[in-house]
Amino acid sequence: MSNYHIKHLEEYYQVYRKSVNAPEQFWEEIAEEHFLWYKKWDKVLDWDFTTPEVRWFEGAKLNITVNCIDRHLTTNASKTAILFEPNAPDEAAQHITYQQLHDRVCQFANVLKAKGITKGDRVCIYLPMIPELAIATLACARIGAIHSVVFAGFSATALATRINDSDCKMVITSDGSYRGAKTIDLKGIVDDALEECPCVSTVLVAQRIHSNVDMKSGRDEWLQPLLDAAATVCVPEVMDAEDPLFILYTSGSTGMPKGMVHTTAGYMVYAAYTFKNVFQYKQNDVYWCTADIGWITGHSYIVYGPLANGATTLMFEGVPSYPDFGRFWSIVEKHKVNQFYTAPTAIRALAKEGLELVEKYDLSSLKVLGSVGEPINEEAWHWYNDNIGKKQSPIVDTWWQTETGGIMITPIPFATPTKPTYATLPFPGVQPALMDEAGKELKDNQVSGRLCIKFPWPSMARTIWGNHQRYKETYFSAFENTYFTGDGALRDEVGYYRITGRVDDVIIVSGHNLGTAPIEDAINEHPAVAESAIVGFPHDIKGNALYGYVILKDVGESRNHDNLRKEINQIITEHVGPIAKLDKIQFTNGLPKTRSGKIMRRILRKIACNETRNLGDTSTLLNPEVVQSIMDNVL
Ligand code: 7RM
Repeated sequence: MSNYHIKHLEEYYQVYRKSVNAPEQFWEEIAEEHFLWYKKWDKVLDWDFTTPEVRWFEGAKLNITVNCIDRHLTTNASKTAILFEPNAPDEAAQHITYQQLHDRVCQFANVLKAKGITKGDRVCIYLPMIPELAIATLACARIGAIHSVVFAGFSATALATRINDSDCKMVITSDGSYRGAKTIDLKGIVDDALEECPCVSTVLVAQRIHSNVDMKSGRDEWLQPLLDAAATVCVPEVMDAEDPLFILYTSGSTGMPKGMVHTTAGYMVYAAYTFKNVFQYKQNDVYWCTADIGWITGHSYIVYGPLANGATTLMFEGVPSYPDFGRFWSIVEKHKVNQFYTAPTAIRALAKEGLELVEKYDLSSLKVLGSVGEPINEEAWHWYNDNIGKKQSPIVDTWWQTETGGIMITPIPFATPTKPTYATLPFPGVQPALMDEAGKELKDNQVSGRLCIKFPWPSMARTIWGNHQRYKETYFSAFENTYFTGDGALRDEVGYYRITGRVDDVIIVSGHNLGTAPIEDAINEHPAVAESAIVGFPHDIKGNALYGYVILKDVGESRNHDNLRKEINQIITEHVGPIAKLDKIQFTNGLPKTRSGKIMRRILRKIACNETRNLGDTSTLLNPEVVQSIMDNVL
């Protein structure tokens, strides 16, 4: 029996038990029946969480683009693979068929080859949500180059850091991008970044906004003429199961962003299998994930997962507020979207706008609604359920991470009864555990603890680019022989999981994971700033907003505080991006520190959240007296 498509709760439990009792057999059957291999594996799984090392489908040979594109050509060549909806509602949508996708990916792959890119080279992709973004990504995979997509909202400094960390040879970008009524000078940002990036020898530039940009001769080239001249056939590179497919950066609580490395076979199998079941995709459905391909959600559930299933995947270039806050619903109506996957922050923003903009549109095509990126609060869940799903479409609250590659805890629609704010049950193959702070597993129901995963799953990241030691320390050292997610969770009386948020210092603002360190680093660049610490506090729309505590140097004391606040946010915008701007900035004379010199953000967080009744253990503080003075001046 194939376990590929789960249709009811009994079946879920059956499949789940099998995935735990006989994981190798379980994944082997799925891999055999649903994918094309040049050569099958010698061994399904090899793993050791102490080193840590994980290999899935060892010895197998494949190319993921053959599975995502070529194999659909026999039956589905003229089916729409990518449905592109531009930023401006009056610009025509584009239907890119599987045949056209094949031809365009091959042309792009041939251009990469002609520019000297070969298997294992890193290529940075810094593009807006236009078809070239998906095509460039697949073109890299076609020839075995490792793509590193950087979200095109990141600043030049953030881009340069990521390019240099993985030694990218090439950057693929566009002249600019549309974002609602605004345009953004992407090429200018790339030019600034590349001042610091000697590793980059070629920049390919797609034309999107037809702006005047500087083209540096010998380095920069317009993409379209190269594509037009390229052949529409490109023999796929034969990849090993464990060859890296891509690097994707995610912020940590300290230090550099982490370049999470995903490999080929396990990632493909898991992204495809989760897509099929979590969204219950049927042959003629139109599926839409509103994420950007610059995030893992876009990698797995706009590009690889849907295409591996021969789906029609919608790519939207714009923003939910342009030309008005009804845009998402107008797109659902226009393209008769069947599965809609978005983030709680978007739901909260749209819920604020009133129902007229929802009721104008026919949303009856919708069958499944998804949520991802942060905990969905009860109010947003009900608004989504009542007004978008009309209580007919199950909400899949999907918990997962850049590191996990695919959805880990989620309802299976029409099988798992949903419960507001609960991501519910582990997906087949996923073995979660809750740990107490001492590292003991809490086996009962109705407990809360740190969320860990005890057994490997096929799409887990294999390492951090260039820093395996950090990979081990971050994910495999907090608890013995288990992967630590960094999240807290509780398990209810029936075994459903609710994710309660990060237990470390990563703050999720509007679904974007922000590490404290890069933002504090940026603030500290201001000449009047001595030191700073940021924490998150609850925000109606963004989920969390940022609260900054800033110590000024003596020279700053006479300065106007409101002007300083503006300048600090300006610096953050330049160094990290506008998403990381602070909502509140409190100037203070000191920060609570441990004896080893670490800022105690836990205390600052409680003050910012107005939870000062119980500050917790302050006994390790070097300077307890500053706490009262900070509390007295809280904003
Ligand atoms: C897919 C993605 C990962 C972090 C993760 C959580 C939080 C994600 C949910 C969630 C509660 C959810 N990757 N998170 N999904 N929290 N419920 N359904 O978001 O690497 O960017 O972020 O996001 O804290 O650890 S990510």
